[in-house]
Amino acid sequence: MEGRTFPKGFLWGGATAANQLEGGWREGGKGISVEDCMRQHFDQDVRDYTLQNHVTLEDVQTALQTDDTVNYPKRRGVDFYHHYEEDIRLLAGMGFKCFRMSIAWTRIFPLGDEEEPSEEGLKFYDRVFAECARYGIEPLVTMSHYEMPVHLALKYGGWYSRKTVDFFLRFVETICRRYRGQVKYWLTFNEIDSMIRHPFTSAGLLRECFPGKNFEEVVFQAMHHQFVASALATKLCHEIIPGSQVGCMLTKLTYYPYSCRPEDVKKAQDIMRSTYCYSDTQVFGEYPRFLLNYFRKQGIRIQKEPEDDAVMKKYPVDFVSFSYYNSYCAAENGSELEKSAGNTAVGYKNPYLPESQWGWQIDPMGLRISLVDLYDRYRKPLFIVENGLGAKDALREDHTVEDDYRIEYMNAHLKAVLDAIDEDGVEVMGYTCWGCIDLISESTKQISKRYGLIYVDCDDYGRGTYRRYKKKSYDWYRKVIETDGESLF
Ligand code: BGP
Repeated sequence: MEGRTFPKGFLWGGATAANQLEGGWREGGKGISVEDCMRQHFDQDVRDYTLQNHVTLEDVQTALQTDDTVNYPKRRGVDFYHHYEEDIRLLAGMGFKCFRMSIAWTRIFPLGDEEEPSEEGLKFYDRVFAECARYGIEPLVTMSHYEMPVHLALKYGGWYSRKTVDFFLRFVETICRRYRGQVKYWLTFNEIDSMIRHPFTSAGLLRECFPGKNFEEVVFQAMHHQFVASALATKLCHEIIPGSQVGCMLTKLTYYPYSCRPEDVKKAQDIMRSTYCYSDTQVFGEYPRFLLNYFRKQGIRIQKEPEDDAVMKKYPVDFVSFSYYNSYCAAENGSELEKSAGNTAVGYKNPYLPESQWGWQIDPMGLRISLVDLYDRYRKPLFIVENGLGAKDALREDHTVEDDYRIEYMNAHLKAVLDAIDEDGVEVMGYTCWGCIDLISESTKQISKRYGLIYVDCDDYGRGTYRRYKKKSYDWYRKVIETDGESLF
């Protein structure tokens, strides 16, 4: 296997999201986002995502009355807002070709429904992109990564309202015009399917705001609005930035049948289809029949504007991006089986796989299988925009971190990617490891669940110097990028 390398032009890099990274939550005129209202529960089971993502209207109202950044860690992030020059320099030191980040909607339109954008917010990203350009790093920008203004959630009912499509498109047009010379690669909605699992952070939906309504129908209505918004954002982006490429982004939940019983195989297939159906819509420009069947059976009625179907058909995405961390098993009747953890989904344990400290099953072959499945399904270039290991790291007195477990995880996953490219013929544009620098966990809101190759000195209460230190994985990844993957072997 000596001498195998990734294709030329492969977009090596790392991934982040504004709400988990930036901090500066009340600076530069920034408004309050849905994630600013998500509390860290120090006493909860961090393996149970349903607890971590549960939020009520009362919780949000309580959050709005406080400036607390200890219990609301997304407000502090890792202070990229003040450290971006140093951080981008460090990323460039690994030879990054690409940096996935998101633009906080609330920095540009603090409430979401203003006519004019905030110049101060726009200037912040001018500076960030100028730093990227200085090192020849291509930004990959997510337009919406769980960051909608909370005002839109409370006043309009979030993405349930058709008005939110217009507010979002105003935001998209603003950022495309402003950054047309700096940003070529875009993603519309992070993990669009996640609205099913956490409707508040994905779409600003709180059950109590829709009394008397079927909440599942509310979620699918909001999803429809995101599909239309995604298509129109793709159109805008192509018009404003010739040559730009726009991708969808899905949570690649990979389920194996727990046994070869046909019922288990069917169960796994059903779950897989139910996770693909949202990216199917963005790639093929129409709802899959099985989703329409489901709507019919559940009595779910989606309100559409006359032009919606045509718009979705006309402006599909250019490429398909996804997150992949772990895999699960599916069984028709799993009552006797042990559950396996994940940040937004659960399944059954696979006896053949080890697991992370947070109970996520580690499965590099699952990434290769996912790449093949997605490529066979969509025939579009794929982009792995999240993959990595959340683990506890120990900063030694000499400021080093020996994170061999992370190196082992990433090494195995990258080899699987290369196998998918070389042997299975899959087209992969790039790989951005999740949380290239330590940041706040989406699900548990901990920073102690670290993903970075760069350590940030702060704890779960926000205490620390916020100094940055290179972990052992930093040099390892630099070598991988420098050799186009040859050093993996
Ligand atoms: C994905 C999200 C990211 C990120 C990642 C890791 O679902 O897109 O925002 O956080 O998962 O999950 P966690 O932070 O919960 O460990």
